[in-house]
Amino acid sequence: MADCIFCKIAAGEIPSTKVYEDETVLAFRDLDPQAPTHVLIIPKEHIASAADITPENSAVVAHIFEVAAKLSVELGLDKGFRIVNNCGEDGMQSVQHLHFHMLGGKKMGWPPY
Ligand code: IU
Repeated sequence: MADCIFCKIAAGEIPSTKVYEDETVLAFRDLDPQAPTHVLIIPKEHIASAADITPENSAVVAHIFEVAAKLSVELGLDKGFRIVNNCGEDGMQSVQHLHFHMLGGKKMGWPPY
């Protein structure tokens, strides 16, 4: 999608610190980390939000969670991690391209507000 910053990151038009990439998924370090380890895992295909996941595009979401499991080992998150998706206005989504925050390296708080 032309004006989507994460589409541009996925296409390599805007640089990012990549930690994983394959044909359908990219994971890169968040520019404003909220934990010692904070990566974003995105589909390369433009999906605007979690509210836009359909039977036709959902396979990449399962793949994203496989990537997260693999990254948890590679990033040393053996004590656990948190995956967060912010969706829509109330969910405080600021970038309108589906992304999952993977946070770790410290004990998280709960509830998350
Ligand atoms: P949110 O769930 O939409 O609020 O999260 C967007 C995240 O994308 C946020 O943590 C930003 O720091 C992060 N981010 C980034 O890493 N690189 C960018 O170029 C932009 C946002 I724009």
